[in-house]
Amino acid sequence: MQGSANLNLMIKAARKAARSLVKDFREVENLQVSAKGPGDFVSRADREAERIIKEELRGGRPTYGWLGEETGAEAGEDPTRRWIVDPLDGTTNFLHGLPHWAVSIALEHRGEVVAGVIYDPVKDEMFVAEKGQGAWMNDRRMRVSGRGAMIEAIFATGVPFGGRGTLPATLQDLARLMPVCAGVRRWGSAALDLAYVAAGRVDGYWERGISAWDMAAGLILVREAGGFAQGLRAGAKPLEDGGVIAGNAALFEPFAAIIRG
Ligand code: LIP
Repeated sequence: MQGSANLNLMIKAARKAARSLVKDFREVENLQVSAKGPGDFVSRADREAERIIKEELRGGRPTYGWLGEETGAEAGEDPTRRWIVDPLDGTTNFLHGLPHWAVSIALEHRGEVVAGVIYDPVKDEMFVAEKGQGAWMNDRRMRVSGRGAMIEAIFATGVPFGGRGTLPATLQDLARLMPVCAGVRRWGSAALDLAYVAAGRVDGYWERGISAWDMAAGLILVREAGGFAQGLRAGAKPLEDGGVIAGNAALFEPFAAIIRG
C-alpha cells in the first residue's frame, strides 16, 4: 500500500517511537526483580515515546490539533484536523514484561477518523488503514473474519480492574456472552484488540470505559477491513461514548444485541 503523505508520516513517527520503547522494554524485563519495580521507568518511557511522536507529527503538520494520552489536548490552527495518540497502549503488559503492546496513532478530520496506524514492534506487525483505501498489515490486505455463527466465534475485551466502575456491567456482559460463543480473550491492549478484529484473528471486541486514544486508530482499521465499530449505545460514536463494540459484518448485530442487553 502506497499511502498518503499523512499516513507515511504516521508510520515514520510510530517506528521512531517504537525504537525507543523496544530499548526500554528490554530494561523493564531486567527491572522486574527490583523491589521498587519499573513503574517510574515505564512512565518515563511512555512520555518519551509521546514526545518523539509529537515532534514528528507536529513537525510535519504544525497546524493540526493534538490529543495524546500523556500530554492531553492542544488546539491547532486547523480546527478540522487533530492527531489522536496513545504512545504505549498496553502499558500494564509493558510494565510486567509481557510482549503485547503497541504504538497507536490516528488522524481525525471533522470528527471522523480518516487514517490509523497501530504498530506492534515486538511482533513487527504494522497495521494501517486510510478511509477508502482498505486496511493492511505489513502490506498484506486485511479482511475481518467470515464467521457467521456466534457459537464458533471468539471475542476480545478489557476487564476492568482496580475498582473501576465498569466492572459490574462487564461481568454481566461476560455472563450473557460466554454461554453462546467459543471464548473470550483479554490481551490488555485495546488498539491490538481492534487490529486483530480487522485482521480476522478475533471475530469481535468490546470494552467499556476506554479513552479515545485507546480506540481511535483501531476504528478505521476495522471499518476498512469490512467490519463494524460503534459505540456501546446504539447509534453512539465510540469516541464520544467512552466504549466500543466492533465485529465482523455477519456477527456484529447479534453480538451488539448481547452487549447492549
Ligand atoms: C489499556 C487499554 C486496555 C484496557 C486497559 C488500558 P493503556 O490502555 O488498551 O484495553 O483494558 O485498562 O486502558 O492504559 O495501556 O494505554
